[in-house]
Amino acid sequence: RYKYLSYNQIHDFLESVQKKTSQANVYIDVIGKSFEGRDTPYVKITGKSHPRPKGTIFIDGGIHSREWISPAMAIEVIHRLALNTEQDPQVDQLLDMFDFIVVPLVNPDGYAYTFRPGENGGSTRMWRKSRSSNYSSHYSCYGVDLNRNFGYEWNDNPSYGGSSDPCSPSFSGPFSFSEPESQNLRRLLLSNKDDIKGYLSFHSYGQYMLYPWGYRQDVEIEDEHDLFHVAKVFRDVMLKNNYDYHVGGSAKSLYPAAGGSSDYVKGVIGVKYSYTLELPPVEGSTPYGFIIPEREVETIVTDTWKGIKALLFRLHYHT
Ligand code: 0X9
Ligand code: ZN
Repeated sequence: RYKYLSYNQIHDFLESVQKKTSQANVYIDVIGKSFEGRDTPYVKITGKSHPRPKGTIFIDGGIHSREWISPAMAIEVIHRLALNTEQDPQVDQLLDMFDFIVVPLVNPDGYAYTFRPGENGGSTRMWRKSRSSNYSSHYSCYGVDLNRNFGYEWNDNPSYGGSSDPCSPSFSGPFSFSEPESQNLRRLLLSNKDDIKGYLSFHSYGQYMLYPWGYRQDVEIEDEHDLFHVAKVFRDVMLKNNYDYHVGGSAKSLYPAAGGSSDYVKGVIGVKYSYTLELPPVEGSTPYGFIIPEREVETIVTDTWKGIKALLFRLHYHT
């Protein structure tokens, strides 16, 4: 699992997880199909004991196709929680506190595209969007930036970080939730609306732990203090392992970007603790950004898991 898995290999991995576990603790299903017809699987993991109602932690990866460390991190979370091959007692504690829903690959078409050898004279590895072909017939104008397509304060104005140009890498789509991939995530979020206590969306890169709002710089959230302090636990653990993370509001710390999933999860689904996690590397310090050598994946995901566990313990204490 410390390799970059292709779309098909992710399916095989999930199948092997299901074979090794019981349907009662680990439930795998699909939330829908992508534009090109690929299944989008999700995993629900519950503990063995404590049938009492628990809150749910919702985690996704692979909204942006070139950010390969993101599905890799989601797969690590599934492995740790569902199989717990390291027999980590903290995992049992976490499963007593929460159920987990993990969607490891929100944008399977874009991801599969980044695995294709370059064509049209260019490389496909840096593709960010989905692969819908509804809005322009030119090959470079395919797709929608799914992290601009969610329906909370959706806006395709460039000063809100989205674009109305189908050829732009941050094309917001013609309207919010125009895409099957964002609709798929919305459906799963809505059907678990009342249970979700925390949301983590994996992206890369830059080492930021971001909370809403992302759509504008000049709006504050009333519970910023709480979101900051839960995220700070992650930052502190990561710093001990030599990863320097910045914690802050999305628009202020990074840039305004309307239509992001974490704004929607907070604004519409009503989840207080809604975060976008920009995984390593840190901005500027390395020769690569989205292209992390495979030999470094294990260290990054195992270190990051420690930070995520600490954040979840803190989140439970707060909720
Ligand atoms: O631009 C994005 O969608 C995210 N960064 S990335 O480099 N992974 O593309 C940041 C999203 C943060 N959320 C908002 N600013 N709304
Ligand atoms: Zn991203």
